[in-house]
Amino acid sequence: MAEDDIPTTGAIKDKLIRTKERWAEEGRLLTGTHGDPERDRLPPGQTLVRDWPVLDLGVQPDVAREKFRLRVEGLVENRIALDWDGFMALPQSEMVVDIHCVTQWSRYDNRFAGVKTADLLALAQPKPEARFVSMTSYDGYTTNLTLADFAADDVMLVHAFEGKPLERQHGAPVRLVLPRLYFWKSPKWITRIELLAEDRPGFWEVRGYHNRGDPWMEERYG
Ligand SMILES: Nc1nc2c(c(=O)[nH]1)N[C@H]1C(S)=C(S)[C@@H](COP(=O)(O)O)O[C@H]1N2
Ligand SMILES: [Mo]
Repeated sequence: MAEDDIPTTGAIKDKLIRTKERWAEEGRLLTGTHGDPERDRLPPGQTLVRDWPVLDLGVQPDVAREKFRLRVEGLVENRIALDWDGFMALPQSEMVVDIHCVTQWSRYDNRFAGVKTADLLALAQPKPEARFVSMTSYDGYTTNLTLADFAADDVMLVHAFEGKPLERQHGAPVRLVLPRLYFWKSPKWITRIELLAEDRPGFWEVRGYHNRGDPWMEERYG
């Protein structure tokens, strides 16, 4: 991609990708039950963990703050291209949320700081025909959301975890955190947000994973 001067470590984990594709084919981990987010803090089939696991395609970009860019493009009135200082000059928010990975782990009470997607969208001004969002990361990862899910009040582009800068392995300098969907919908090392009229399934969505990914509905595969 254009940002090919971003150093990376690691190699694409082809075996892990194949394994996760097979899980989708076999419907692995499905309990066949639904939860109620008001009542059940832990979604069906999930296991609580204390440490924070690292999951990605194996390639971890080293995005220096000076090189970081965040673009909002597509069906917007105002295209946005922010550098690190521009991003940090946006209104800052905090949240404490639970996160749920489709590989079965959940982690409670994660404190994040960053910029609400709603505040970013207030600048970009989505056009009326914008209904979907496609996000691209420095490792080439992509994932998709409806604009409604992306714009919800508890969705943030985060740069800090528990009061410290987000670690590279968790997506520094900036990643999305969308706590109400499985965590593959929260891209690490994010650089581009494109607003679309038609949906555009991302990396896991074209490999057997659900298009929306609601943990309480157990939308693991689709
Ligand atoms: N850029 C990028 N973002 C990504 C991924 C990835 O491979 N690349 N993996 C996703 C998956 S499957 C999960 S579960 C979470 C894991 O985030 P963590 O490593 O911080 O726990 O990141 C998501 N975001
Ligand atoms: Mo995941």
